Amino acid sequence: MSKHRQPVTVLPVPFHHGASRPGTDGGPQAVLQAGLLEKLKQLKRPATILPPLEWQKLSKDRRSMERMRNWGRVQAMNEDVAELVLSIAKSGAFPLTIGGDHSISIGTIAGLTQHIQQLGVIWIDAHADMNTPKTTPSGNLHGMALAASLGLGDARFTNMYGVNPKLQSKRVVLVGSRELDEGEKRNIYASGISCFTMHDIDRIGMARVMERAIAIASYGSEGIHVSFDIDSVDPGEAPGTGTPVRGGLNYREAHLAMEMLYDSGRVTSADLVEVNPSLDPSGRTARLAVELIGSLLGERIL
Ligand code: B3U
Ligand code: MN
Ligand code: MN
Repeated sequence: MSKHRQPVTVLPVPFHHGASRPGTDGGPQAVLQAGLLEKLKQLKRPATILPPLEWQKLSKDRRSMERMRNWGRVQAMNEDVAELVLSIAKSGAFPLTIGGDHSISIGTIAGLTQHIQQLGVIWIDAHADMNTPKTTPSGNLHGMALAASLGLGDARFTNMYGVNPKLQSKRVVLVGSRELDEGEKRNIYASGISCFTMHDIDRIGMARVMERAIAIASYGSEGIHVSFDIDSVDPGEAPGTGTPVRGGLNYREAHLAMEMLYDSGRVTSADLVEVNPSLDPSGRTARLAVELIGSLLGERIL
């Protein structure tokens, strides 16, 4: 569990081949420059920052197809992510993956589920990332990451480590959804995962949504993985992301979600993805990311 002094190991994954536009490859550096290490020190967390995973060495793999763009590079990257995240988890540290586009979560979840039984997942995102090659409007694998982890889609991504599905839908929860493709809506219903949209947050409030989300994701599980897409936050607060959608989480809702996740004592790992500093010269998106990680790891107002 996300214990008070549990060491944190940060895995920077500068990668953009799961998305349409480049820029998220600068995400990890921006988040580090915005003071991630200082934040971890302030929280008295023993911290290790691993060297950034190099996608350049994979860039020779140009295998691609219309409905799974850059699948060769996304697959190669995720195999490395999975192995490293697994070794971090085995070491007893809290794995914190900094993306990169959201396709890297396929690897994070593949690695984690080798170590944690019945992993629960809370996917905080404007999108559901529940497309498959059949339903995708873009061919971008970051829009298929959660579906792949639930066993939906192409075997190249559903079958990593030979375990398929990696997640059970009864422990998977979407929070903050507000832009869903028609095929994704069908996939959400058919899979049986839980989904708290912005409408639900407006109606019952973030506190009740997170209470329910945590209860669902932790039932019978050894841990919860938080996959936080920065585009869940309203673009007014987090402009530096490739597919901004208006009507998102406000500043306090985002922090409250992270604070409640820490308080649950159930969170065993996290991803922070889709920070694109090339779209935000002000740097505020990366600074917000650092703050939110702080709340997830126990920072409090008083
Ligand atoms: N649902 C769309 C758009 C999208 C998904 N994730 C992001 N954008 N960041 C798709 O391409 O699958
Ligand atoms: Mn996403
Ligand atoms: Mn998103």
